[in-house]
Amino acid sequence: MKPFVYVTRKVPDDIVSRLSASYHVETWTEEDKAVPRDILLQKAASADALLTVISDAVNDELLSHASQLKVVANMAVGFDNIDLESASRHGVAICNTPDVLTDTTADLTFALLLATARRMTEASEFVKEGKWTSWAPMMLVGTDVHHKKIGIVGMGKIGTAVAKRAAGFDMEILYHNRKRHEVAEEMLGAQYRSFDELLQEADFVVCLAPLNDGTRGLFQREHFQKMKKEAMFINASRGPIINEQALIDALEAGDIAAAGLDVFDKEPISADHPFLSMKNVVALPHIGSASKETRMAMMMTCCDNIEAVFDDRPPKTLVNKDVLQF
Ligand code: 8YV
Repeated sequence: MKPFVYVTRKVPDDIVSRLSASYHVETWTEEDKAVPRDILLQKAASADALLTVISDAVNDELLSHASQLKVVANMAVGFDNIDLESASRHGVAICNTPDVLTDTTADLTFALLLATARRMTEASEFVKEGKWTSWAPMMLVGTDVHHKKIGIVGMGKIGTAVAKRAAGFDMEILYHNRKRHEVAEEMLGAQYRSFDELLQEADFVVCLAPLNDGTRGLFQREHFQKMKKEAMFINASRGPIINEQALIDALEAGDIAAAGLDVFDKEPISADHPFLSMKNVVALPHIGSASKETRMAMMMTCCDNIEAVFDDRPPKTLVNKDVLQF
Protein backbone atom coordinates (compact mmCIF):
# COMPACT_ATOMS: atom_id res chain seq x y z
CA MET A 1 0.00 0.00 0.00
CA LYS A 2 1.25 3.47 -0.91
CA PRO A 3 1.75 5.89 2.00
CA PHE A 4 -1.12 8.38 2.37
CA VAL A 5 -0.19 12.05 2.06
CA TYR A 6 -2.84 14.59 3.04
CA VAL A 7 -2.36 18.16 1.75
CA THR A 8 -4.36 20.64 3.81
CA ARG A 9 -4.80 23.25 1.09
CA LYS A 10 -5.44 23.46 -2.64
CA VAL A 11 -2.03 23.25 -4.32
CA PRO A 12 -0.95 23.39 -7.99
CA ASP A 13 -1.35 20.25 -10.12
CA ASP A 14 2.44 19.92 -10.45
CA ILE A 15 2.71 19.30 -6.71
CA VAL A 16 -0.12 16.76 -6.70
CA SER A 17 1.46 14.97 -9.71
CA ARG A 18 4.88 14.84 -8.09
CA LEU A 19 3.53 13.36 -4.86
CA SER A 20 1.10 11.04 -6.67
CA ALA A 21 3.99 9.30 -8.42
CA SER A 22 4.83 7.58 -5.13
CA TYR A 23 1.97 8.18 -2.70
CA HIS A 24 -1.77 8.10 -2.35
CA VAL A 25 -2.54 11.82 -2.26
CA GLU A 26 -5.63 13.69 -1.13
CA THR A 27 -5.89 17.48 -0.92
CA TRP A 28 -8.33 19.99 0.47
CA THR A 29 -9.67 21.63 -2.69
CA GLU A 30 -11.42 24.86 -1.65
CA GLU A 31 -9.18 27.87 -2.28
CA ASP A 32 -11.05 30.40 -0.13
CA LYS A 33 -11.70 28.18 2.88
CA ALA A 34 -9.36 26.39 5.25
CA VAL A 35 -9.87 22.69 5.88
CA PRO A 36 -12.31 22.34 8.83
CA ARG A 37 -10.71 20.99 11.96
CA ASP A 38 -12.82 17.82 12.10
CA ILE A 39 -11.82 16.88 8.56
CA LEU A 40 -8.16 17.58 9.27
CA LEU A 41 -8.30 15.36 12.38
CA GLN A 42 -10.08 12.65 10.45
CA LYS A 43 -7.50 12.71 7.62
CA ALA A 44 -4.58 12.90 10.07
CA ALA A 45 -5.85 9.74 11.78
CA SER A 46 -4.89 7.68 8.73
CA ALA A 47 -2.21 9.88 7.14
CA ASP A 48 1.45 8.89 6.85
CA ALA A 49 2.40 12.46 5.94
CA LEU A 50 0.76 15.87 6.15
CA LEU A 51 1.60 18.91 4.06
CA THR A 52 0.41 21.79 6.23
CA VAL A 53 0.35 25.59 6.41
CA ILE A 54 0.82 27.82 9.44
CA SER A 55 -2.89 28.11 10.23
CA ASP A 56 -3.12 24.34 10.80
CA ALA A 57 -2.63 23.64 14.50
CA VAL A 58 -0.50 20.50 14.64
CA ASN A 59 -1.00 20.09 18.37
CA ASP A 60 -1.00 17.20 20.82
CA GLU A 61 -4.68 16.49 20.06
CA LEU A 62 -3.88 15.96 16.37
CA LEU A 63 -0.61 14.13 16.94
CA SER A 64 -2.18 11.75 19.49
CA HIS A 65 -4.80 10.73 16.93
CA ALA A 66 -2.34 10.32 14.06
CA SER A 67 -0.94 6.89 14.81
CA GLN A 68 0.65 6.35 11.37
CA LEU A 69 2.00 9.84 10.91
CA LYS A 70 5.72 10.02 10.13
CA VAL A 71 6.25 13.52 8.79
CA VAL A 72 4.64 16.95 8.77
CA ALA A 73 5.99 19.18 6.00
CA ASN A 74 4.96 22.68 7.05
CA MET A 75 4.94 25.15 4.19
CA ALA A 76 6.57 27.99 6.10
CA VAL A 77 9.83 28.89 7.74
CA GLY A 78 7.93 29.44 11.01
CA PHE A 79 6.64 26.42 12.93
CA ASP A 80 4.82 28.09 15.82
CA ASN A 81 1.66 26.18 14.78
CA ILE A 82 3.32 22.91 15.77
CA ASP A 83 3.85 21.33 19.16
CA LEU A 84 7.45 20.18 18.60
CA GLU A 85 7.77 18.38 21.91
CA SER A 86 4.64 16.33 21.21
CA ALA A 87 5.81 15.64 17.64
CA SER A 88 9.14 14.27 18.85
CA ARG A 89 7.40 12.21 21.52
CA HIS A 90 5.15 10.72 18.82
CA GLY A 91 8.13 10.14 16.52
CA VAL A 92 6.88 12.60 13.89
CA ALA A 93 9.47 14.52 11.87
CA ILE A 94 8.63 18.21 11.50
CA CYS A 95 10.07 20.03 8.49
CA ASN A 96 9.89 23.68 7.43
CA THR A 97 10.87 25.68 4.34
CA PRO A 98 13.69 28.08 5.26
CA ASP A 99 16.02 29.84 2.78
CA VAL A 100 13.83 29.57 -0.32
CA LEU A 101 11.59 32.36 0.98
CA THR A 102 14.20 34.68 2.47
CA ASP A 103 14.53 37.21 -0.36
CA THR A 104 10.85 37.17 -1.29
CA THR A 105 9.81 37.89 2.30
CA ALA A 106 12.48 40.58 2.60
CA ASP A 107 11.19 42.22 -0.61
CA LEU A 108 7.66 42.29 0.78
CA THR A 109 8.81 43.61 4.15
CA PHE A 110 10.70 46.46 2.54
CA ALA A 111 7.80 47.16 0.16
CA LEU A 112 5.50 47.34 3.19
CA LEU A 113 7.87 49.80 4.84
CA LEU A 114 7.90 51.96 1.71
CA ALA A 115 4.13 51.70 1.29
CA THR A 116 3.59 52.76 4.90
CA ALA A 117 6.06 55.65 4.74
CA ARG A 118 4.77 56.95 1.41
CA ARG A 119 1.07 56.24 2.10
CA MET A 120 0.82 54.18 -1.06
CA THR A 121 -2.35 52.20 -0.33
CA GLU A 122 -4.13 55.33 0.86
CA ALA A 123 -2.99 57.14 -2.30
CA SER A 124 -4.11 54.28 -4.53
CA GLU A 125 -7.56 54.25 -2.91
CA PHE A 126 -7.71 58.04 -3.34
CA VAL A 127 -7.13 57.72 -7.10
CA LYS A 128 -9.44 54.73 -7.55
CA GLU A 129 -12.24 56.44 -5.64
CA GLY A 130 -12.04 59.38 -8.09
CA LYS A 131 -10.89 61.82 -5.40
CA TRP A 132 -7.89 63.11 -7.37
CA THR A 133 -9.30 66.34 -8.68
CA SER A 134 -6.29 68.63 -8.39
CA TRP A 135 -2.65 68.62 -7.41
CA ALA A 136 -1.67 70.24 -4.13
CA PRO A 137 1.78 70.64 -2.62
CA MET A 138 0.83 68.85 0.58
CA MET A 139 -1.49 66.24 -0.92
CA LEU A 140 -0.74 62.76 0.51
CA VAL A 141 2.73 63.67 1.64
CA GLY A 142 4.55 60.87 3.39
CA THR A 143 7.89 60.42 5.10
CA ASP A 144 11.31 59.82 3.54
CA VAL A 145 12.84 56.39 3.93
CA HIS A 146 16.33 57.06 2.58
CA HIS A 147 18.94 58.15 5.13
CA LYS A 148 16.62 57.27 8.02
CA LYS A 149 17.25 54.72 10.76
CA ILE A 150 15.78 51.24 10.43
CA GLY A 151 15.63 49.17 13.63
CA ILE A 152 15.34 45.46 12.91
CA VAL A 153 14.11 43.27 15.76
CA GLY A 154 15.17 39.71 14.89
CA MET A 155 18.32 39.63 12.76
CA GLY A 156 17.94 36.17 11.27
CA LYS A 157 18.13 35.39 7.56
CA ILE A 158 15.12 37.53 6.65
CA GLY A 159 16.21 40.34 8.97
CA THR A 160 19.63 40.37 7.33
CA ALA A 161 18.08 40.37 3.85
CA VAL A 162 15.95 43.38 4.86
CA ALA A 163 19.09 45.09 6.19
CA LYS A 164 20.72 44.62 2.76
CA ARG A 165 17.78 46.33 1.11
CA ALA A 166 17.91 49.12 3.69
CA ALA A 167 21.61 49.64 2.93
CA GLY A 168 20.63 50.24 -0.70
CA PHE A 169 18.41 53.08 0.53
CA ASP A 170 21.32 54.59 2.49
CA MET A 171 19.59 53.84 5.77
CA GLU A 172 21.42 53.55 9.06
CA ILE A 173 20.89 49.99 10.25
CA LEU A 174 20.23 49.22 13.91
CA TYR A 175 19.30 45.76 15.08
CA HIS A 176 18.35 43.84 18.17
CA ASN A 177 18.81 40.09 18.33
CA ARG A 178 19.50 37.30 20.84
CA LYS A 179 23.02 37.05 19.42
CA ARG A 180 25.29 39.60 17.82
CA HIS A 181 25.43 39.30 14.02
CA GLU A 182 29.07 39.95 13.18
CA VAL A 183 28.65 39.48 9.44
CA ALA A 184 25.86 42.08 9.25
CA GLU A 185 27.96 44.42 11.40
CA GLU A 186 30.98 44.05 9.11
CA MET A 187 29.28 43.90 5.73
CA LEU A 188 26.38 46.31 6.27
CA GLY A 189 27.57 48.44 9.14
CA ALA A 190 24.65 47.18 11.22
CA GLN A 191 24.82 48.40 14.81
CA TYR A 192 23.64 46.32 17.76
CA ARG A 193 21.24 48.03 20.17
CA SER A 194 19.38 46.90 23.28
CA PHE A 195 15.63 46.56 22.65
CA ASP A 196 14.89 49.87 24.40
CA GLU A 197 17.68 51.76 22.63
CA LEU A 198 16.46 50.51 19.27
CA LEU A 199 12.88 51.60 20.03
CA GLN A 200 14.04 55.06 21.03
CA GLU A 201 16.34 55.62 18.05
CA ALA A 202 14.73 53.97 15.04
CA ASP A 203 12.51 55.77 12.54
CA PHE A 204 11.18 52.42 11.34
CA VAL A 205 10.95 49.54 13.78
CA VAL A 206 10.68 46.30 11.81
CA CYS A 207 9.67 43.10 13.59
CA LEU A 208 11.14 39.96 12.02
CA ALA A 209 11.59 37.77 15.09
CA PRO A 210 10.17 34.25 15.21
CA LEU A 211 7.21 33.60 17.50
CA ASN A 212 8.21 31.57 20.54
CA ASP A 213 7.86 31.72 24.32
CA GLY A 214 10.52 34.44 24.44
CA THR A 215 8.85 36.75 21.89
CA ARG A 216 5.11 36.24 22.48
CA GLY A 217 3.73 39.63 23.61
CA LEU A 218 7.14 41.29 23.24
CA PHE A 219 5.63 44.61 22.12
CA GLN A 220 3.36 46.16 24.73
CA ARG A 221 2.00 49.73 24.95
CA GLU A 222 5.05 50.90 26.91
CA HIS A 223 7.24 49.86 24.00
CA PHE A 224 5.28 51.90 21.47
CA GLN A 225 5.45 54.80 23.91
CA LYS A 226 9.23 54.58 23.87
CA MET A 227 9.28 55.01 20.08
CA LYS A 228 9.46 58.43 18.40
CA LYS A 229 6.06 59.97 17.64
CA GLU A 230 6.99 60.07 13.92
CA ALA A 231 8.22 56.47 13.93
CA MET A 232 6.51 53.68 12.04
CA PHE A 233 6.08 50.06 13.05
CA ILE A 234 6.31 47.24 10.52
CA ASN A 235 5.45 43.63 11.31
CA ALA A 236 6.13 40.84 8.82
CA SER A 237 6.77 37.94 11.20
CA ARG A 238 3.93 36.93 13.52
CA GLY A 239 0.97 38.83 14.99
CA PRO A 240 1.11 37.46 18.56
CA ILE A 241 4.56 39.05 19.08
CA ILE A 242 2.55 42.23 19.48
CA ASN A 243 -0.16 42.99 21.98
CA GLU A 244 -2.55 44.04 19.21
CA GLN A 245 -4.79 46.15 21.45
CA ALA A 246 -1.67 48.01 22.64
CA LEU A 247 -0.77 48.79 19.02
CA ILE A 248 -4.31 49.99 18.29
CA ASP A 249 -4.18 52.23 21.38
CA ALA A 250 -0.72 53.52 20.44
CA LEU A 251 -1.86 54.43 16.92
CA GLU A 252 -5.05 56.07 18.20
CA ALA A 253 -3.17 58.07 20.83
CA GLY A 254 -0.44 59.13 18.38
CA ASP A 255 2.36 57.36 20.25
CA ILE A 256 3.63 56.35 16.79
CA ALA A 257 2.78 57.63 13.31
CA ALA A 258 1.78 54.54 11.35
CA ALA A 259 1.98 50.77 11.01
CA GLY A 260 2.49 48.37 8.13
CA LEU A 261 1.22 44.91 9.00
CA ASP A 262 1.39 41.67 7.06
CA VAL A 263 0.50 39.57 10.10
CA PHE A 264 -2.10 39.74 12.84
CA ASP A 265 -3.01 38.16 16.13
CA LYS A 266 -5.88 36.16 14.60
CA GLU A 267 -5.78 35.58 10.87
CA PRO A 268 -7.76 36.32 8.79
CA ILE A 269 -8.81 39.51 10.61
CA SER A 270 -12.51 40.29 10.87
CA ALA A 271 -14.21 42.81 8.57
CA ASP A 272 -14.82 45.15 11.53
CA HIS A 273 -11.24 45.08 12.84
CA PRO A 274 -10.16 48.57 14.06
CA PHE A 275 -7.07 48.49 11.77
CA LEU A 276 -9.31 48.53 8.71
CA SER A 277 -10.64 51.99 9.39
CA MET A 278 -7.24 53.50 10.24
CA LYS A 279 -5.75 55.50 7.38
CA ASN A 280 -2.27 55.18 8.86
CA VAL A 281 -2.33 51.39 8.76
CA VAL A 282 -1.31 49.40 5.71
CA ALA A 283 -2.75 45.91 6.13
CA LEU A 284 -1.78 42.91 4.01
CA PRO A 285 -3.13 39.32 4.19
CA HIS A 286 0.08 37.54 5.29
CA ILE A 287 1.69 37.47 1.85
CA GLY A 288 5.37 37.67 2.84
CA SER A 289 6.39 34.64 0.81
CA ALA A 290 3.66 34.93 -1.80
CA SER A 291 5.44 35.02 -5.13
CA LYS A 292 4.81 32.34 -7.76
CA GLU A 293 8.44 31.26 -7.71
CA THR A 294 8.81 31.11 -3.95
CA ARG A 295 5.52 29.41 -3.20
CA MET A 296 6.46 26.73 -5.74
CA ALA A 297 9.92 26.38 -4.17
CA MET A 298 8.33 26.06 -0.71
CA MET A 299 5.98 23.31 -1.90
CA MET A 300 8.84 21.52 -3.67
CA THR A 301 10.84 21.66 -0.40
CA CYS A 302 7.86 20.04 1.34
CA CYS A 303 7.85 17.28 -1.31
CA ASP A 304 11.63 16.79 -0.90
CA ASN A 305 11.18 16.36 2.84
CA ILE A 306 8.28 13.93 2.55
CA GLU A 307 10.21 11.85 0.01
CA ALA A 308 13.30 11.84 2.23
CA VAL A 309 11.35 10.43 5.17
CA PHE A 310 9.81 7.60 3.11
CA ASP A 311 13.19 6.88 1.49
CA ASP A 312 14.81 6.65 4.95
CA ARG A 313 17.00 9.69 4.38
CA PRO A 314 17.20 12.58 6.88
CA PRO A 315 14.98 15.42 5.58
CA LYS A 316 17.01 18.48 4.56
CA THR A 317 15.10 20.96 6.67
CA LEU A 318 14.16 18.89 9.70
CA VAL A 319 13.22 21.10 12.66
CA ASN A 320 12.96 18.62 15.56
CA LYS A 321 16.30 16.91 15.11
CA ASP A 322 15.74 14.98 18.37
CA VAL A 323 13.07 12.92 16.58
CA LEU A 324 15.88 10.93 14.98
CA GLN A 325 16.63 9.46 18.42
CA PHE A 326 13.11 8.03 18.82
C1 8YV B 1 4.01 31.29 4.83
C2 8YV B 1 5.26 32.41 6.73
O1 8YV B 1 4.07 31.31 3.48
O2 8YV B 1 7.13 31.10 6.19
C3 8YV B 1 6.44 31.58 7.09
O3 8YV B 1 6.70 31.38 8.29
O4 8YV B 1 4.68 33.02 7.55
C4 8YV B 1 4.81 32.47 5.32
O5 8YV B 1 5.92 32.55 4.53
C5 8YV B 1 2.58 31.28 5.07
O6 8YV B 1 2.35 31.51 6.38
C6 8YV B 1 1.96 29.96 4.60
O7 8YV B 1 2.11 28.90 5.53
